Amino acid sequence: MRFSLWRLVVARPSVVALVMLALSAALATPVLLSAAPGKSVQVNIAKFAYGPNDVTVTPGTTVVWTNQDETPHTVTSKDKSFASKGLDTGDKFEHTFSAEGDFTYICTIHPYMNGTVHVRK
Ligand SMILES: [Cu+2]
Repeated sequence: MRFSLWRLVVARPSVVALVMLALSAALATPVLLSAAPGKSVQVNIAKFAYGPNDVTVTPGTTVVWTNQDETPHTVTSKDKSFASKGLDTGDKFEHTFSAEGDFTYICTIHPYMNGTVHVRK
């Protein structure tokens, strides 16, 4: 009994240190992400539409599409500069836009779905 209590007290500082290490690692991750040079913009795919379906970003921005529908969709640019595979529910596709321009895209499975990314300095 005395021995196990002593062990617990001795063990505690290392447990505290481990918890603090884990906490600082968890806290450091978002800081590192926000310090990354490129910005990102989220576009949801829901109810057979891109939302928002028209975004304006600066060069170097990464656009991240997430399919929230139960149906597969794609993100396929008309000029073929980017194309996702069929995205299942929860799947993401991202593309970083480096050049200025207007990039229209559709879902190849439902071609009436469309969106545009405007890249402007
Ligand atoms: Cu679709």
